Amino acid sequence: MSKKCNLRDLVSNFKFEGEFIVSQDHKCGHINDTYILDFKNEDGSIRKYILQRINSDIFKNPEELMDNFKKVTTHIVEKIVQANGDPLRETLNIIPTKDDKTFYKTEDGDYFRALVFIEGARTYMMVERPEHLYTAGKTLGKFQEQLSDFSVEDLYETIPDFHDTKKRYEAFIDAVEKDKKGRVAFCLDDIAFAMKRAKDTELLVNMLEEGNLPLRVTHNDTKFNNVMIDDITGEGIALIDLDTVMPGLSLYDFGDAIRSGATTALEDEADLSKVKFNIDLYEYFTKGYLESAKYELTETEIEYLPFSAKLITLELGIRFLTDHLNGDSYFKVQRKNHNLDRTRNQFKLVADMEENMDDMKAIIQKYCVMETV
Ligand code: GN1
Ligand code: MG
Repeated sequence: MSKKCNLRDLVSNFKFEGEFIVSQDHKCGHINDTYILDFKNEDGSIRKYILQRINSDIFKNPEELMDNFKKVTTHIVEKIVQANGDPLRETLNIIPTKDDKTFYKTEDGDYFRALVFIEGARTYMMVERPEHLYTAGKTLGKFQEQLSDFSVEDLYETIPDFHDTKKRYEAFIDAVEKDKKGRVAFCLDDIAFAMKRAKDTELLVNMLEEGNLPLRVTHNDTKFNNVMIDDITGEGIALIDLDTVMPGLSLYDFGDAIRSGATTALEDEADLSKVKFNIDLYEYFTKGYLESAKYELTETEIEYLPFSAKLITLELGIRFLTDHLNGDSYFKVQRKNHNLDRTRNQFKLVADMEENMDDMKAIIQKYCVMETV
């Protein structure tokens, strides 16, 4: 948080209830800054809220972003109410500013938003038991279903070309050619790994352009630690981090969930002997997802689900490598070569998925056939 910006003053701009007590830095996520705020109610009980600084270097138009956020959550709340659910737990809810805006802009130009803290649930950096991925699959299926009647034209692109893998690949080649930080010589094998798979980066983008895949409202950042899981029931209750909800491919959402969930190590684990694609976890997610989303998906979407997992993993590896070559200006880093470690970790998963591709396809078939019998 910028020095000029006093937290107590900042907090006083939002319609929080109770007396502000303390804030805690929630060191999660590579882009925004997140704080958990404790407020004391009149009866002495503590109530928590989320405060976030939106990274406006990356999200160039936070006002449009918050417009999307408001529209999407309003739509989801309607669906939750229709299903007799709890709208304060099953999606994110904005706490408005005192002048009823969805964000507060400081004198320094920083954008902050406040959200209801979801009680009795948490996210996990890694899957702790296989059922976690089954419920994550169901949560994604439900999210896609809730937004299936939301018009794609009503949303801004908060980051243009976010999952345009062709453009991501071009940006990577540009970073290799410029070699701004003189790092190319130290990652020739990683660069070769990505270059060997250049053709893969064109496939889905071309299919979308040719009208063979539908454009839908998608989440675009479905990593496992964006699924809120209920502490008591162990069920996924909400998909959070809605900054990149925009027009996209359902395949990216499936792919990113597999990338981040069906693995045996954290995303930045540098010891590659610990990093493996886990096909059993892939099966758990697939089962949950296809149980709740299957009838929404076209045959072509279903066919490309296994490939999408590999593609999104390759895409993120390429994004990490591009950032490493450009001098770590996008993803937050905590150590030397952090983005390179992340790259190698993702590329290890890509190689594993390539080896397992036939089995991954067979699992999709298994759950599609089971449903139609
Ligand atoms: C970023 O910051 P976070 O964790 O929400 C990134 C995603 C990546 C992810 C990898 C806007 O998400 O695309 O998949 O890191 N978000 C943006 O952990 O670039
Ligand atoms: Mg995010």
